Amino acid sequence: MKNRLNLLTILVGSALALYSCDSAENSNAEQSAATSEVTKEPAGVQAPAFNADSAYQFVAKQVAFGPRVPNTAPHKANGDWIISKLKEYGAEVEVQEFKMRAFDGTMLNLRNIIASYNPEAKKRIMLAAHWDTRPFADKDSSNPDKPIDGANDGGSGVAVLLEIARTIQAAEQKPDVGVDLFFFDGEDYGQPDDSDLPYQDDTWCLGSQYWSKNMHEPNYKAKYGILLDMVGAKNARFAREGTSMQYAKNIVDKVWKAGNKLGYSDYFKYVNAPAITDDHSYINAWANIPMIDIVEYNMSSIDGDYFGDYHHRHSDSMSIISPKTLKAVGQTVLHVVYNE
Ligand code: AHN
Ligand code: ZN
Repeated sequence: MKNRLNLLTILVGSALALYSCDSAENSNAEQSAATSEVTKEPAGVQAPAFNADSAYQFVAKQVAFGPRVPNTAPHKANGDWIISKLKEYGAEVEVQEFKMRAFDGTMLNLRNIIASYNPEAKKRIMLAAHWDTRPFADKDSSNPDKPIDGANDGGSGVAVLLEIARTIQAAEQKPDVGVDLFFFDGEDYGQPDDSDLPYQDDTWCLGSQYWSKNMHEPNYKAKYGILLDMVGAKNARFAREGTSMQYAKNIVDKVWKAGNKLGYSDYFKYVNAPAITDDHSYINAWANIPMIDIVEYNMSSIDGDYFGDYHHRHSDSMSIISPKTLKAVGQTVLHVVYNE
């Protein structure tokens, strides 16, 4: 106790000294060491705890609906469930209904869901994920025509966003900024690599394409956005993805710094990865809002695939989901939001 008191006295003393003579040269080595201690950047706000078990249950719930393929009953049920959870968690919810033609000519009935907290705030952060799942398992050697569970690809991003909504609603202290949660539809109906049809541009990310050209609020602006895609697999690694680095390097730096500071250095790696097409591509290029993608990168890929071994295969099921990964991402994003 006495030691602590003494340390406190030294720290407060040198802080006062610094405060009262901050323009004076400081030639005393010992004092400048203590001074650098107190002038370190502030620790920041501690965000409320992100509950990994709750997030895990949100993945399981979605998978239990069945594959969330546009124009099917599980897709409809999942969309309705996301909307009702967001309302339950006190958000202002907007649903954008639209139709878009898929690469194979199918007309898709789609919904973007947008949930706002602190809608009056001018300074806003976008958090995004896609909520549809791929209609086939085109990378799988068995049953490639059957739809996938999409526990990670679709389920995980939604689960983290819903847990963030639940956490904000339950928290005594709310973020200073406005927070908008975007659930994009039709992300994963893109043209397969082995398609017999001629290659077409812009077949992925239909919901974010639509929103970028038809914002739910005309001239909607956010300071920046964070997209979550495949953020729930065991031992996931997140690298500095190319499109994110091109448009929003400062946000990548901010998020990676937060993740590492919070103890998630196993997940947020200071490794550069190639650019991919994902919802953030259209938000950056068409909507002009800087957005990064936290997306799993397969750092030990043997076949050169960017994504994990489960990607667009039937193995993308609950068995690959880890609450620890959901926690690393969710807590990091919450920290960033609470420190804006
Ligand atoms: C590419 O395959 C290049 N982009 C698709 C990104 C994606 C698919 N995310 C989830 N599923
Ligand atoms: Zn996918």
